[in-house]
Amino acid sequence: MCDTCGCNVTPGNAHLAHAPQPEGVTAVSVLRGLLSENDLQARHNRTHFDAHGVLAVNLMSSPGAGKTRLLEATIDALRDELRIAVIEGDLETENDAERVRAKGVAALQITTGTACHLDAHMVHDALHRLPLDGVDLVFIENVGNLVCPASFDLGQHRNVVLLSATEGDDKPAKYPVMFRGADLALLTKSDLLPVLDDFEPARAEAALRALASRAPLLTISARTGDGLEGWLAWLRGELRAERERLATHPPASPSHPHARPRARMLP
Ligand SMILES: Nc1nc2c(ncn2[C@@H]2O[C@H](COP(=O)(O)OP(=O)(O)OP(=O)(O)O)[C@@H](O)[C@H]2O)c(=O)[nH]1
Ligand SMILES: [Zn+2]
Ligand SMILES: [Zn+2]
Ligand SMILES: [Zn+2]
Repeated sequence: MCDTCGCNVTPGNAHLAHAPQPEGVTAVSVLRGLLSENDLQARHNRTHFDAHGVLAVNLMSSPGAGKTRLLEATIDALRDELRIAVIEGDLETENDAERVRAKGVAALQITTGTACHLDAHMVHDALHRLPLDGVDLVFIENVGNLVCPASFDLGQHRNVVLLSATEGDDKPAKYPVMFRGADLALLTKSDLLPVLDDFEPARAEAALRALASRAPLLTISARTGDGLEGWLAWLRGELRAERERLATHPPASPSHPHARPRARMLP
């Protein structure tokens, strides 16, 4: 739970947080309830993705580690092969969605205001405005933050964390929750490694392995295209795996209505 910075209440779930509570419900139980509401909503979001045979990938990193730039390079590389849609999360501005739209891809911007992460309710609102028919991959670019996004399931299938060469190779040790939960780690901006003589890729990898993570660590530069093939191969493999899972476990249709669920806080 995002107790440290008190950011649990977002524009997506404020209707639950501020609902009248029965007597004896404490702030802690309201926050715990928000998290369980988030998980319910995330499961529902996953049925949306599954109903469309979409692989949903949550991109997380510090601000500026290169998420949008990687998306731009990925869209260029996969243009003739896969259909991509993007959900962008930022505190303010449509900048990232505009960069992605300039590549000819549907992109929905969620501006979170003060919230330092996306939650499943915000993503659900976006899902109902983003046409998913014929889409293969949905990227969710989470708000730049190595702490809070790790606590909120959005309904994604895979988590990818980016660590840029400019940030220091000890980030996995300092932000273990995010790195431990990643299915893939990307060491980005590798074109800068020659001038950053204090960043040791081997040290970053050792810090990741010290968390008992077996996630692959790929070194890439979205700027030069170095290492991009490994990332694309990973995406293709995960999409194939997800489609095989759906073939053996056919997806349920998302059950609606979409009226806001009534607040059900834990006692
Ligand atoms: N040298 C180099 N610069 C890069 C690379 N990828 C991104 N950048 C630069 O790093 C800056 C931030 O990149 P973005 O892609 O906007 O980062 P972001 O993670 O989307 O940032 P937020 O959405 O604000 O969290 C921009 O100036 C990019 O051009 C790279 O591979 N090499
Ligand atoms: Zn971005
Ligand atoms: Zn937070
Ligand atoms: Zn729905």
